[in-house]
Amino acid sequence: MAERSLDSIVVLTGAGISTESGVPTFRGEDGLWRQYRAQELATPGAFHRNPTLVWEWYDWRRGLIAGCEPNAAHHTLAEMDRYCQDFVLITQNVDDLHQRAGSRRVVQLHGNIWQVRCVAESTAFENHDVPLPQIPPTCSCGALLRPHVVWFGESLDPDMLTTAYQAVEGCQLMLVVGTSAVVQPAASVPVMAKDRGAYLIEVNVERTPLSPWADEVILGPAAEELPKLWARLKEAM
Ligand code: BJW
Repeated sequence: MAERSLDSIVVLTGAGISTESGVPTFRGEDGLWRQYRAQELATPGAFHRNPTLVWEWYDWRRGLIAGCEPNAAHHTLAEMDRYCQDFVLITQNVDDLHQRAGSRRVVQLHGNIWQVRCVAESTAFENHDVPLPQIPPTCSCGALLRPHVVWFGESLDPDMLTTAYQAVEGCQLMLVVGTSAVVQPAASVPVMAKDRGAYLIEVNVERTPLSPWADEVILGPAAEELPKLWARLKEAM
């Protein structure tokens, strides 16, 4: 790594980067999918069957996230954003902790929990009400609003996906932080980067299906490990 210049960095983050801020992961210990069934809360069918239940869950999560602050890992990535000319942060997280830490070039592949979308008009807009005054919320046109997030079986925003794929084309360093690397198509992004010659570093508290592809696997909490890694990378730049 020491001999490489690092002009172009792409980062992929997942729920693990927000753990130390108090946001639960999906699949880890105490993860959301250990307590709740994804099929009942995070699919279009679930919303169609019971929008009140789905919205109660999102209302609870919005309240939880509203009380959380970015941690040292989010702040480190925001510093990388300021420092590097060619930098893209791709996140699967729907929280806004990267933006609140100061990151500017953020691609939110799975949407944003602070946006809602009219199911009839498909218009998305910001909504920061905590708690929501009405569940399920409705649009001024009378139709239901839904969270502007990507559920299982739904396509990701093609523009965001294109941005992510283009970012890895010429990237020299691909950094993957706090994701179980099992949800597609996000999990294929670092593999693409590696195929195109990027140096791949994974930061996670445990090994994942991506680990065998990585040039370095750093095992430890992101808020501890990322500042140390960034200090090392800056010396190599
Ligand atoms: C720490 C830490 C610390 C803890 N420091 N680390 C190809 C093959 C097979 C299946 C598919 C496929 N293509 C598509 C699919 C289907 C599906 C899929 O991937 N399923 C797999 C699970 C098998 N994908 C989709 O449906 C996607 N749509 C799509 O591809 O459309 C086209 C299509 C559809 C169907 C078939 C074929 C094509 C959409 C995926 C949408 C995911 N949505 C969710 C919910 C978003 C909204 C919300 O938040 O409410 O996104 S599910 C959930 O998982 C959420 C996350 O963004 C996503 C990823 O989870 P993440 O971030 O990795 O979290 P965890 O909890 O899994 O992992 C946390 C990690 O952190 C762990 O590794 C810990 O160890 C670590 N950690 N503390 C560092 N302190």
